[in-house]
Amino acid sequence: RKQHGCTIWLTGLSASGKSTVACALEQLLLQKGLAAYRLDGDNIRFGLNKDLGFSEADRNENIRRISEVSKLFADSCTISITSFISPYRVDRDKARELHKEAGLKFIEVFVDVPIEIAEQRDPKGLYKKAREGIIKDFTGISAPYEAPEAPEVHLRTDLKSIEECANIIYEYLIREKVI
Ligand code: GGZ
Repeated sequence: RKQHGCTIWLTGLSASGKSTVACALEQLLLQKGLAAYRLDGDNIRFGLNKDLGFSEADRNENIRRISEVSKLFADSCTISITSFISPYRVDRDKARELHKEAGLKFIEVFVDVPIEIAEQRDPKGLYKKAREGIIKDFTGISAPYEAPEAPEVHLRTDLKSIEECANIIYEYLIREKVI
């Protein structure tokens, strides 16, 4: 079986489980001998995009650059897995368009969880700081999150295990003949 490159675009609130699902999926793909690479805050926001913050304009630019980089990975026959909030529908749609123009598959995955649960999880205490006004423009509290209307895959991380979520994406890739 030949591997095609593609972008698996995870979108969801802070603490929705995007990074955890992305890691589990990357591991699963690597175990199967497939080339996969994860783009996330650690390797993008602290490097290429360290000049950007969280205003609407900066988030637009963050997602624009990530879209371009992810497209390049996909073009090199890698399964590129991006894990960013990407709260604006217009930015995600532009990313999709960019891939379409290049003839590359773009798989939008909505990592969905009720905001109450994300706020309860609050692994870094960011929701608390947002409520206290210490962090401004925080997604879901004081900045918008525009949920996908027709994602290729919809995951509820509060109802399914991380392994199950990674498997749902994996099965989708097989069904769509990406792998
Ligand atoms: C949202 C913020 C903010 C604000 C810092 N709003 O849970 P985390 O910590 O590890 O993930 C969040 C991350 C979001 O960066 P992204 O590049 O994914 O955002 S976007 O796609 O909207 O550009 C959170 C932390 O950065 N963080 N301030 N104000 N998340």
